[in-house]
Amino acid sequence: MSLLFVTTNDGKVREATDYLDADVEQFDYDYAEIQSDDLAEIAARGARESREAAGGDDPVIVDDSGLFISDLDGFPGPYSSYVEDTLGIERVWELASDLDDRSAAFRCAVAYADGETVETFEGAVPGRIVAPRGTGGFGFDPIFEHDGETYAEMSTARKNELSHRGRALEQLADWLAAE
Ligand code: ITT
Ligand code: NA
Repeated sequence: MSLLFVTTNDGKVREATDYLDADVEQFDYDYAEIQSDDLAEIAARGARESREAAGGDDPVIVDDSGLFISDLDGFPGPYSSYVEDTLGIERVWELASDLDDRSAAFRCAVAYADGETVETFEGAVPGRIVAPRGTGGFGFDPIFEHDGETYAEMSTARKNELSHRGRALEQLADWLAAE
């Protein structure tokens, strides 16, 4: 049995492959992303729809993540993907550099669907926005610092130990092991 990870983001797949014992395969399907500020709801709907499209016996997972900057009222949040593509992370850093408080959180919701049940698992990690540092990871990793290191300065294994995605994957792994 494989776990079909429905995503266009290779970085997410790399992290899930590193973390999970399961055979993770990237599955290319463009599910409808609903307008919502609830990452778990977005992921759950995507997983349900993708599972129907996939057919077969393999369960699917969908990951919806976002960067929430406290003093920007949670911006870019559910719009993180759009903001990365349009403003880019350098300009997100410039926006944050004007703030007195650069606190932020990275959130992740992973939804699992196997045709019978849909389960969601969430992880969140506090940090702060800094000038870009590091060459690893993907997306906003160079500007998100946790405990003195940016995500982009960490190995995949280290990031998984503490990251929003690692925490959500940990719960998924525990749930799968108990099934
Ligand atoms: P899929 O929807 O195809 O999975 P995506 O990259 O659009 O890929 P999201 O909507 O969940 O996925 O991602 C929101 C944005 O946050 C997007 O710009 C990502 O690159 C970024 N992102 C997600 N997880 C991240 C992480 O662990 N580190 C840095 N940036 C991340
Ligand atoms: Na997306």
